[in-house]
Amino acid sequence: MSTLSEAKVAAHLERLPGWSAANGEIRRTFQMPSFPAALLFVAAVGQLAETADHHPDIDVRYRKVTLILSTHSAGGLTEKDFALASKIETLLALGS
Ligand code: H2B
Repeated sequence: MSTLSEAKVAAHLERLPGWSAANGEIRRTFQMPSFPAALLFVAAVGQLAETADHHPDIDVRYRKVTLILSTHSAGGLTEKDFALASKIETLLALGS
């Protein structure tokens, strides 16, 4: 899968509030209500990642979870990253 143009990345980001792009990655930090809630969120993201066969880097600090998406095989951002970010946003919208 080929990497996306800067214009295409910007267009995707308009539909993904809270996500930012730098150095061929997109990231968002989520603040959950508690540490157990943060771990449950990570587990749910893990299931989405397995289904998509596309895996984020995940940083957990107490109740803050940072997800970093990049397509390692392509060396940058592809449609796969934005598809997974959208699914993660849908997951959160369903839970709230
Ligand atoms: N996740 C991410 N973020 N980038 C990849 O290039 C990638 C992946 N490759 N998950 C997948 C798995 C690849 O290793 C398998 C074989 O499809």
